Amino acid sequence: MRALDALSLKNLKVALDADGIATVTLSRAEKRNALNAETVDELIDLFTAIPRAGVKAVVLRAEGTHFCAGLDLVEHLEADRTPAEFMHICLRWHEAFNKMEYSGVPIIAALKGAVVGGGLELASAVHVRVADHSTYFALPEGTRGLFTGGGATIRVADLVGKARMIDMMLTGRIYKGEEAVSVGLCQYLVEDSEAKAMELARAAASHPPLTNFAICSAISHMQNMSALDAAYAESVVAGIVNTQKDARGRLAAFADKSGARIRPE
Ligand code: 1HE
Repeated sequence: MRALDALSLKNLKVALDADGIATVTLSRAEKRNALNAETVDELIDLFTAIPRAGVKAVVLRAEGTHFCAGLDLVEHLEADRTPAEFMHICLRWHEAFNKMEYSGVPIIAALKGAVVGGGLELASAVHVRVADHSTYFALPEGTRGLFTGGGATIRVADLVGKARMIDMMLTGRIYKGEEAVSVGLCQYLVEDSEAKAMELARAAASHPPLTNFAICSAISHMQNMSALDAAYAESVVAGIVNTQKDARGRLAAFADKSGARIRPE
């Protein structure tokens, strides 16, 4: 935990439990966890440290009743940024979110309330999204006279498809409940998103770390490649992961019939 303890965080909290599950909390509830420049810098620092700190899985949660209200609009207004300044702000957002998506450490988001604008960009950079019945998703950039800058054109379009993303931005359409699950904005809809996210994090953390590294890094990299190159890269990754010593006990357990069988009940 030393690497995480050494960080100086104002807008985020982090706690690591004995099982190696880190709970990362957005803690700017009085501003609905809007992402100011300082919070994005803290996300970069934290998600640089997490893969090196022996963390097995992360639950990303928020204080207050909303997960994240997106770009800090008041800071943006007051800073009166130049195009170059805001380009650099966006590059910092990308740095933070890329560190999350490509970290190799599973990140499960416990969502609630508003997951909007840059808040949806943040949520789309994690590996599993768990919503509760208060959760709603929107891209209100159009309404604000803005455009996405934190990766929505890549990740939100990837989750819901180009047509739905354009509709969300042009019309302010809000998705929630089962419809949000069915269009791909979240994978779970439950009463208690934090409890479910923790349960999923514990399940993921029971895998060998190298296996999770591949799942939470290689798949994203391979999406960026041609099919030919992705198949090659997949073979290389499988060569390393599927021959790891950590897997042998699990294979032996299957062979001697003590290992769990994969059944729907
Ligand atoms: C904020 C922000 C914010 C709240 N930036 N300060 N995102 C949006 O367009 C969403 C903007 N926020 C809202 O629509 C609402 O605040 C909520 C629906 C999320 C919550 O409503 P509510 O009634 O609970 O709170 P509130 O009274 O609106 O806000 C409470 C405080 O949080 C208030 O500050 P205060 O000092 O006056 O108490 C708000 O100003 C503050 N607050 N949201 C700054 N977003 C890389 S490009 C990404 C582009 C985008 O993300 S665009 C989408 C921006």
